[in-house]
Amino acid sequence: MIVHSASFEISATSLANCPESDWPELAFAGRSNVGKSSLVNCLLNRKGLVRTSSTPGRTQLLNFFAVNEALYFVDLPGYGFAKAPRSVRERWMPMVRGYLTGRSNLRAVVWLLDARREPSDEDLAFLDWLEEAGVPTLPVVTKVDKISRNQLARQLDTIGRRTGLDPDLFIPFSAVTRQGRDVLWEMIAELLTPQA
Ligand SMILES: Nc1nc2c(ncn2[C@@H]2O[C@H](COP(=O)(O)OP(=O)(O)O)[C@@H](O)[C@H]2O)c(=O)[nH]1
Ligand SMILES: [Mg+2]
Repeated sequence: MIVHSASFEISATSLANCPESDWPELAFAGRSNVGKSSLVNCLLNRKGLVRTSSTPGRTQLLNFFAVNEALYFVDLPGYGFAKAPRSVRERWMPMVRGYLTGRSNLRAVVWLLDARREPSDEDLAFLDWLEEAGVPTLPVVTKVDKISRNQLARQLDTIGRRTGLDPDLFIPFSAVTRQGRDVLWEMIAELLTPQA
């Protein structure tokens, strides 16, 4: 996919104020700090388009980015931000679940796990929501530049066992080396191709 244009469009606080549009949409989800914003920047070849931060729980809105004037990327607020204020945590669930279950433009969710960690209970709860909402999921393990091939293979085993998903479904990704970027774009393009 050649990215001709990519720009921030709007932050929505709920399903009700997401942009009215007939563009297909792809959302990016995962624990805070897992690397969502870095992955989106990498896909779009834009270094600072999506703000990245090492402070979990900073971006608590549904952030819409217009891509090639043809689709939206939506950077979802991360979960697992234990240190965030209670008010933030309580707003998160209806916002994200409302979006996942109610957004008709949504074609798929790119779901990120950290290649170095075991999936947490929150990761598994989120996967349940995705399955409940019936949204196609593209699972990604990111930050693979931080571990060896052997470690990755072992981790994928664990992740497969914990999630019940086939480990081969996970796309190994790194925003640092850009490993996995082309494969992920291919899968995205395939998902966005209208079915005959
Ligand atoms: N080594 C490495 N670091 C990464 C990668 N992706 C993200 N990071 C770092 O992880 C931190 C959190 O990334 P960010 O994209 O803001 O995560 P988000 O909270 O999920 O949006 C930042 O310090 C990034 O530089 C990656 O693929 N490899
Ligand atoms: Mg982010």
